[in-house]
Amino acid sequence: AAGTPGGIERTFIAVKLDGVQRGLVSEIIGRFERKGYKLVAIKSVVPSRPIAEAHYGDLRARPFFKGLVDYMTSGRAPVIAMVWEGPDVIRQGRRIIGATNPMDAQPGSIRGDFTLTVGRNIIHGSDSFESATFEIGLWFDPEEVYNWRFTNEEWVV
Ligand code: FUP
Repeated sequence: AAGTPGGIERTFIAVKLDGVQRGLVSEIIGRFERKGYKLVAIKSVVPSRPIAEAHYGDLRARPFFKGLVDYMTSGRAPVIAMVWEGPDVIRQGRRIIGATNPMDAQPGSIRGDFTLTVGRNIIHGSDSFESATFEIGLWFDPEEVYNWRFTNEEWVV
């Protein structure tokens, strides 16, 4: 159930504009898709300032906050906002993405394979059930998240 660690969960994943500009959208979607996770929402969006500030609200006091929000809202490219669903997807998504700082990210992770600097680490993923719930609600209207079933879900559940 939602909220049970290790159970079926939803997480908010975003390819940030640097990932879009570098042509890594399909690479990133493919990694979640091949793992077996289910894409239940996706849209291309340039976030408004209030959405970007709320999204990074826990970083408000950090010196890079304004630059981060300026960058995200710049419109140089859109963000690909997604909701992925599946077993333990919040924690596993963070593993697929890798550490925040690319110099700490394992090879084989998205950041480990494709990035060099923390300010251009190409992807976001919710870090807890609470942040996933908040971020999905921030970026998506409920009707934009559509639940569907694999033709045969027995191999996943
Ligand atoms: P993460 O959850 O892995 O994206 O990491 P944080 O929430 O700590 O950071 C969010 C974003 O802030 C990073 F993706 C990039 C930016 N950031 C910096 O620019 N400098 C830092 O030292 C830390 C984060």
